[in-house]
Amino acid sequence: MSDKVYRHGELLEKVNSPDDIKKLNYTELNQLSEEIRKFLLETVSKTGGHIASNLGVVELTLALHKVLNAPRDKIIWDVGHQTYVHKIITGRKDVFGTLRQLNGISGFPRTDESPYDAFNTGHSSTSISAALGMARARDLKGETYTVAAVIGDGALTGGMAFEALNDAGMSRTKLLIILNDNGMSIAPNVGGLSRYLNRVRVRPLYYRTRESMQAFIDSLPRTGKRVRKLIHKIKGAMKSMLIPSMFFEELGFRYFGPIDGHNIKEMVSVLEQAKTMKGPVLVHVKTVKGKGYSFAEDKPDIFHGIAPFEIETGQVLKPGSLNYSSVFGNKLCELAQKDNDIVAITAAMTDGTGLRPFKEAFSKRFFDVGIAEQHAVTLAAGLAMGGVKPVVAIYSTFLQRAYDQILHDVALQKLKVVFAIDRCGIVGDDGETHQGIYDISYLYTIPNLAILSPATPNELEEMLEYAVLKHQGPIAIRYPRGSGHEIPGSHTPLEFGKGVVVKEGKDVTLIGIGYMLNIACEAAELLESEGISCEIINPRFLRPADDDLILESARKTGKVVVIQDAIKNGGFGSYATELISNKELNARCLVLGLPDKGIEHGEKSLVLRKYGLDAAGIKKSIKEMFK
Ligand SMILES: Cc1ncc(C[n+]2csc(CCOP(=O)(O)OP(=O)(O)O)c2C)c(N)n1
Repeated sequence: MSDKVYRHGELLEKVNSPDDIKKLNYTELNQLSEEIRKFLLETVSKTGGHIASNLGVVELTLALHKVLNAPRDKIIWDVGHQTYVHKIITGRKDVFGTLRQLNGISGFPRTDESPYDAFNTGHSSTSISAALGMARARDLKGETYTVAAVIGDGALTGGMAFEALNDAGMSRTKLLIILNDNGMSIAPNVGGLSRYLNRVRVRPLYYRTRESMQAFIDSLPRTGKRVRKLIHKIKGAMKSMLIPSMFFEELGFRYFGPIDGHNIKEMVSVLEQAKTMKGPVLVHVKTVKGKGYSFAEDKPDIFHGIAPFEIETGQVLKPGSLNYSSVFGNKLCELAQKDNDIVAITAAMTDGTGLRPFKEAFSKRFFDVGIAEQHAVTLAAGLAMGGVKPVVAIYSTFLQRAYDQILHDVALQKLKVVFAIDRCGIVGDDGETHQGIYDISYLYTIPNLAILSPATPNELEEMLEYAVLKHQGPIAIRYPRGSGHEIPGSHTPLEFGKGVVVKEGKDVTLIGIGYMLNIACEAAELLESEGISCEIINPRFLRPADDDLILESARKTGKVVVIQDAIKNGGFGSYATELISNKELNARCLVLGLPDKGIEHGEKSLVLRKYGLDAAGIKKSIKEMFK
């Protein structure tokens, strides 16, 4: 082994593809790991991003690329938030500074970004299904490459992962699954499987004993049938003595582990062996989330996904002001003080959804179900049927998972479930897989569901109070990421199915949904300065919409513009257009929203500008109507 001493950064400088990793010995790979950690910190402290998860997989990523031959061999990263190291060593080191910025590289794997990204991910628990599909396609086509899925213990709590394990285990398909087990989802992981993994992690005795036993058996001369049967029985008894049941083996996987996910040599040796197996194999790797950066190791939840921070102190550079999530969480606590029936559900996002104070104050009425949005919604249906008042807080993008549960379990039965839908609209840096721009359209197809959209934090509080205390039946409140501010002018109390006129005008009606109302007001100022008088409406209820208000304004101005932070088709804008055209008014309706294609990552204001949804863009589109 070489004992050459390298200048810091020297090894990383030389690495441009996985072939360069294959040339390095273990001393060099260990040094490269340290260089990568430093590089990760220097970059992500400026761009923000998923630092803790990436610090945890540095050695694992190097070991995988040393053993596998990507891009011929396929690596599918579950969620995909932990692919920074993979990106750095697969030719994207020089553009890594553009991470998550408009026109820069994505924070998630993208097949259109690199041939080394085998499958796009962003939402959790998809990797095993995708890997199994690719492996089956490989077999059907008579090809021979390796397909590997890398899945965290958090992602393993998602129902899809279980469905895929169930299928893959018995399939006999050659498939490699790496379980990256750090005991953490965003916060500490939850559920029975997590407890089981913890027991496996802290009791490696069984595996060591089993391995020594296997070696002993292998060393025996060929024995007779009866002796082999006896050995088999002893093995089974020993297994059930040390570990009650071996989950993955029972499902049909060959299991290796748990192994140290920071020991490249050990991982390479196990992966080499696993790669030669004929059927499905699971390699259980133990890692430390945030490894090598003390602040992230101490608080892996805070450093899971973080805004730009100072490396020396671990402090976020621009702490956010009171955001919609905290307004929601605090208001829910206030309501829960008064009403013992209120319960809250999260799918592994206690902090993101602002439910931490609720969890602390009302632990018995709080349920973190793991990354299991579908289960969260049907659990809520059951709770509602049982007579309590469930509030399910889920991000818009992740609620997509639970479409049928909303429709089939909640809405058709008209159950009183409150959906607190966070991160609606453009979410910014996480990009295409995380945009909350489809919810209005898909929720519009759900029967019996009321859909509300607050334009200000105060409105969110009012709507939540209405939804929890007064409304009968299913109701959804969609609100954006980040903070908001109040709109000047007198306040009209919330009334079911009623919108409000924020400002009267005569030439054109601007209907701004949620935070787009603020931008509509800015656009109206620009238009007014050019002599176009604008009426501005806050619809508040997207469903049932305030038809009278919309029609009255349409009659007055003859031009209605719906401005929404969502795709144009199928939602409120389409509804308003149809409403106006059905009444055969002499009025036009224009919908300003997003095209129904994926919308890229980048700072929210820049993305809005790109799609003509900033004040200047809106003004331009409206002026066209006057030509
Ligand atoms: C369907 C879905 N729900 C929620 C999330 C948000 N989310 C992103 S990463 C994560 C935790 C993943 O934990 P794990 O798989 O153990 O990876 P780690 O970051 O610990 O390495 C969650 C809940 C998501 N990406 N997809």
